[in-house]
Order: sequence, then C-alpha cells, then structure tokens
Amino acid sequence: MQINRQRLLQDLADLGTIGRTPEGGVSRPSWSEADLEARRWLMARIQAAGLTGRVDGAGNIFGRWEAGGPVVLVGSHLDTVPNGGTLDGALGVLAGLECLRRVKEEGIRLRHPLELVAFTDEEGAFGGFFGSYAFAGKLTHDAIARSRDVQGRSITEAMGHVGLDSAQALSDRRDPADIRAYFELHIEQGPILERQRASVGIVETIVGIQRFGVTFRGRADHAGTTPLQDRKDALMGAAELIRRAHDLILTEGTPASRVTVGFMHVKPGVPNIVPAEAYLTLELRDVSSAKLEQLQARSRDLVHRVATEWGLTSSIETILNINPVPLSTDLQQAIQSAADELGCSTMRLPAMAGHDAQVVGSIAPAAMIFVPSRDGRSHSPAEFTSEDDIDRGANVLLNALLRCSGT
Ligand code: HGY
Ligand code: MN
Ligand code: MN
Repeated sequence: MQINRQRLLQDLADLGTIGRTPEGGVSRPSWSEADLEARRWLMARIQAAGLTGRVDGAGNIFGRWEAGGPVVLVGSHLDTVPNGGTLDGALGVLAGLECLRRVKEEGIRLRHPLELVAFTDEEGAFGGFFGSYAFAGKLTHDAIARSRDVQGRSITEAMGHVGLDSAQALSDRRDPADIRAYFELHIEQGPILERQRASVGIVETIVGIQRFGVTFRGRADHAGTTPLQDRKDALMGAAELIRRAHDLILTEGTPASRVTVGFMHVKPGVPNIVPAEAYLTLELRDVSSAKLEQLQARSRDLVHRVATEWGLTSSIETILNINPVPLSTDLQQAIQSAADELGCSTMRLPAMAGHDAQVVGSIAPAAMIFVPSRDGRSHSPAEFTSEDDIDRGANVLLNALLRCSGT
C-alpha cells in the first residue's frame, strides 16, 4: 500500500496558501487569523475523510477513525514562524492525515487505532510546545500565566478571543498508557541528509533548548550632553553580551552547541536618548543535558558580569526549558525496517530543531522521520523539499505506522 502522492501534495499546496506572505513564505503564528483559518481547514479535511475530529482544551486538533485501546499517534503542528516555509509542521500533519485516509480506504483492520494530532503553538509565538505540554501533563497554571507573545499579549487573552479558556488545557492531559507510539515526519531543516545523499533520516535524539529573556537596565540620558564615560547605556550591555555569548559557546561548547539572540527591544527607543533598557532573548541548544546545563550556568554568569562592567542591573527570566530527549530505539528500528523494505537510503542523525516529539517522547515512545531540506534552509520562505523526497518520507511513515499498529 502506498500513500496517494497527488492528494498529499495538493493538501500541502492548499494549506500553504493560508497565511501566505508576499515573499512566498507563510505566517501562521499560533492563534493568529491565519492559524484559525488553518485549523478550520484541517478540521474540514478530517471530516471529509470520514474521521472523527476533536479539539482538546489546549486547542490540539485530533482525527481518529477507530476507537479503543492504546493509539499510535501521528502528527506535528500547523503553526509557523513569521514568514516561514510551507513544510515545517504541515508535512507531519498532512502526511499523517494521508496515512489515516489510506488505511481507512483499504479497510485495513489494525490492532491499535491510528490517531492524527496537530499540536498548538509548537513554534513558540507564546513560548512554545503549549499543546504538547498540555497533552503530556506538563503544563502548570504558572506556565500558562507566563505564556505571552513578544508584544506582551497572553495566551489566555488570545484563546479567550476565540471563546476558549486556557485553563482547560490543564484538564486534557492524556494518559501515557493510552499512547503506544508517536510518529512525526518532518523536514530536516539542516544540511546533513542532502550532503550525505540519504533520502530518509532516522532521528536518534532531539536537541534540548533553554530560552531566556534577559533585561539590562541603565538610565535614560541626553545623547548630546552626557559624556560616554558617564552613561549607563543598557544597549551596550546587550551588545557586549551578544558578542561574548557567541565566543563562550565557540570555546566551551561542542559542534552540537548553539546560541542565538533572535529578538531585541530597546527602551525608550529614541535616537537622541541613551537606552535605558534593553531586552533580548538568549537561546541555547545542545543534545547533551550536562553540556546545556554548563552553558546556561556560564551564560547567566556572563549576563551578571557584563551588567556590572557597564554599570547596569540585569534580570533573567526563563521562557523555555526543554531537555534533550533520546527517541525510542524500537521505533527507530521500525522506521529502519520500513525504509529498507521501500528501498530508501537512510542515516541516523540528531534533530537540532525542537519538535513536539520531544515532549511526547518524555511520556511515551516517540520517533521522527526526516526528509532532506534543500541547502538546509528552513524558518525562511527558501524552505524546500522535493516531491520525490516528500513521497518517500510519507511512504516510510505509512509503512512504519502499519508495523506499530499491528495489521
Ligand atoms: O525552534 C525550533 O527549533 C522549532 O522549529 N520549533
Ligand atoms: Mn519550526
Ligand atoms: Mn516544526
């Protein structure tokens, strides 16, 4: 049995028009108008396929055919980064939907039901992994209260706007005993598969991420009358931190360590006033928990040292703290067997992007299948995977799902 290639490609093209940007990318941050439209579109596709659709308290969307017993879950996310690509997340959800449709069309009786899932806010418009955290029972009242976008809008407000109560997310934890396995097909978003000429990646570990909001506070002063040595310029602290954090990770990290400052805000943000406050996000990643812990401790020290050197005060808040997660070796083997049967070349590799699979993987066996990304590009409209690679990946997914669901 094979997936229906044309139907999957058409679904990807259709979803890719929702939130389309002039640059050819898509913007569907969680709970935006485009995200809501994508949610309605997916629910209509689920119903058109004759599956039972459901939305839980966190806004996660499910599609199921048969009931009873622990499920084999398959999915990913519909939300995107601003001006991102059309495949990140969408591929895993739509390939999952296609697999369920094929099993239903063929009337295959499975020992374990298949269930489709599209998780809420994987990309982190409000912090990240809201849906999978709720699903895994790892969400708290405090975490919900802290979930805000960069404009300061809370997830409670965003969900309230569409008639949902964010507190409901706390009551929709899924019993781990109800999950036999979770599979996520995803684009690699890096250059490894393409360089190695492998068509299917089998993920061994997913990177850990620690994301902080760092604030430097100094003093607003006149940009003309205040001599440089008399200033408490908050932005100088931020600039120094960015430079030195980069050096710190290069010298103390491993080739799998990352640091990124992806957002910065300066107050009052006026050309002729010395910056009184600078806020930035500092994100660290590593596949080793011990290394990630070491790097975050060293980065925290660095923030305080830099603040002192520039006569500033500083504070650090945690936005995201997610551990590296090794994926199930049994499920890796199932993917390997599926790929071998289909004659696909494979390689094992780590995932350097965060994925819902690492949250689900903390409570149940989880696995990821990667397909190549041209030039390793992602989180950009330049994201591209060939139709043949998409087709191969989706067929490996279908084959692996059947192996785990028990025909
Ligand atoms: O940020 C990430 O790694 C992912 O794309 N959510
Ligand atoms: Mn992404
Ligand atoms: Mn993704």
